[in-house]
Amino acid sequence: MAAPINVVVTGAAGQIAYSLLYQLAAGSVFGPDQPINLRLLDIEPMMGVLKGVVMELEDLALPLLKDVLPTADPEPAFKDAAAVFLVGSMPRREGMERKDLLAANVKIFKIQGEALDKFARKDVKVLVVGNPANTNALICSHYAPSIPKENFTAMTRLDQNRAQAAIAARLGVAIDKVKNVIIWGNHSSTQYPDAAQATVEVNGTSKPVPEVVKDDKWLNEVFVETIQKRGAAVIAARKMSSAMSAAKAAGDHMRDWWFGTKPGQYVSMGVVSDGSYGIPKDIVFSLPVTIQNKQYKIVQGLNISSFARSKLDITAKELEEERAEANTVLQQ
Ligand code: NAX
Repeated sequence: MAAPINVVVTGAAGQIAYSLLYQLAAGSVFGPDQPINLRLLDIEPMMGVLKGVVMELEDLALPLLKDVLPTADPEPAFKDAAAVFLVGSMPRREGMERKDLLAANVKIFKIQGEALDKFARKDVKVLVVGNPANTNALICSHYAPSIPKENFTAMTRLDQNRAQAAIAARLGVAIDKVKNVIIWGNHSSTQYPDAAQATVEVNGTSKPVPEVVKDDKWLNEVFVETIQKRGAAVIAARKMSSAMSAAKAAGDHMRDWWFGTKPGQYVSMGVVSDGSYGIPKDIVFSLPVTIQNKQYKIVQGLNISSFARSKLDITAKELEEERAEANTVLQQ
């Protein structure tokens, strides 16, 4: 059996981590032959809660799980990290402006970027889940200059999974018959869920989703808005934000990064823009990618309609604004 790898989860005492940790320990993300050491980072006041999580991890009695370290110190947390889930972040409190939330989180992700730079493996794969995920990933990467920028990604997989599920439900087909739905842009309500490139298998034949749905108004309006607002709908119903589905999406994202995408399929990830599709460089923008040997490639040559262009521009503008706000905070 392979040597254990160090896997870090921040916000380890929180909701998403609670669902994610089981998947990691059970081998659903890094495979059934890869033992793992878990490094669980949270803030000092949460150490008591984290102790309970560690007890439950022990009680899982799972053979792949080797050493577990709960800590509030980034140094032992990130030491020799091979894969990192940055889930922990400051939640929005009542009366808090988006700007205040961004300011608090930018500082957290600066510290964690610096710690990754010093202590993690140089080939570490970092997935940012904590919001504002795209801009947090950008900041984190900026403060870890010795680690390639491509090793930092932000999670839009939950949005992709939601979009795939919505199309499957609309067409009354099994979820795995729908492929290549794309999430473009920010993990926020400006994101553009795009079914124009997606396909659905009907009676054994793959067809473009728009051709089968035959309702552009639904695809361009109802579908887009439903996905953009799905997180808020879950909060309204559950009184808490998506956790089980977010953890599942984080596992999906990292598994595909680790093992690669299936032939003919792409997945959406927030990645540092290289200017593809006319998107401004140096923002973390969700794009369709294929993955091989743990390296992603942005899918090229997709047709961008004028409708899609206008949506891409809106979400890119928001990300440029977030970047400017983050830089202002960091210069203070
Ligand atoms: P919880 O509030 O349950 O847990 C967050 C945990 O992070 C807490 O235990 C907190 O103490 C910890 N934390 C705060 N500051 C920290 C720091 N500096 N270092 C380490 N840990 C720290 O939130 P949860 O529901 O688990 O959500 C976590 C984050 O995921 C939030 O920012 C949330 O907005 C974001 N989400 C992102 C999604 C995405 O698709 N990218 C979807 C789901 C979710 O909304």
